[in-house]
Amino acid sequence: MTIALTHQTVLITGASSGIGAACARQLAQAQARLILMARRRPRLEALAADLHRQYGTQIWLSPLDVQQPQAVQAALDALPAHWQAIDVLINNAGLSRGLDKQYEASLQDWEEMIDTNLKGLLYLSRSVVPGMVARGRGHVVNLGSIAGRQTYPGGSVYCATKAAVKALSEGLKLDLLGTPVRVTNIEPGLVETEFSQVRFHGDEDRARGVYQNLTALTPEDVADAIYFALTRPAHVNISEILLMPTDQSSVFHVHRQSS
Ligand code: NDP
Ligand code: 8X3
Repeated sequence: MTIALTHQTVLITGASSGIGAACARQLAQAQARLILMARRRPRLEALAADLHRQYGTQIWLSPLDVQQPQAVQAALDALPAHWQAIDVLINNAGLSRGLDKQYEASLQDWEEMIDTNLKGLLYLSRSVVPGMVARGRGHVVNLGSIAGRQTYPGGSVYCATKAAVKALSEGLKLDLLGTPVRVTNIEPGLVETEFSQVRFHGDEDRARGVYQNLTALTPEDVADAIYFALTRPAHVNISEILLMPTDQSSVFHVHRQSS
């Protein structure tokens, strides 16, 4: 029997933009209750108001930086009792910074990618999963990437964080064996979001070039894949989903229409 998400409590990190915001919208339509995390409070507030107006969604906002373990723990401790039983954790907050050679890149860019994509994800899982085990129900979805399977020039550290997400997803599933808690690693190729603007520190022309003359995945395509994994029957664990645009075959093979 497929799983209904009605009244399930879903925590989404990185909900202020892109894939996280699309997940929030899709799960709001499915009548889930949402805990939304990201640093940009106004974005979260605007999304929450919209989802509440459209679907009557119950939403709890936690504006925070997942790089800060104390802030993560404090936000979870501050949840009212009726928000504490988290059924689904979507570890989506993440970013790339720069596309520089490993021997030339900025230490600050490295720290931010490692602290967000790797350590931030770990902080959330470490705080939320024990409750799932105790309650005998739960599902953790991690946002990996095609970049966790293939490394591209200038992408060493971003790709390393996503390879780590793959290892952490596998490791969590191993450690949860014997419990009903499920783990899924989602590995998209090119998705048109704010991802490249963030990577190129706001250089919009360079960011636009990444998706030029091809049909990239939309954030909704990825949210759809996540929804599929979440709604499978309880005995089915979708371990990984690798999805790419039809215009992409690997990190190195992208078909662009000539303009
Ligand atoms: P966006 O830049 O559109 O969204 C990233 C989200 O992460 C934002 O909501 C941002 O919110 C949040 N975030 C970043 N840093 C932090 C932080 N320190 N604390 C809390 N939240 C943070 O990009 P995407 O939607 O594309 O990215 C979502 C995930 O998908 C990432 O993990 C990315 O690596 C992965 N991915 C993306 C692909 C793509 O091509 N776009 C392909 C494969 C994977 P705020 O700034 O408000 O904190
Ligand atoms: C994002 C996809 O190929 O730009 O993880 O790194 S890619």
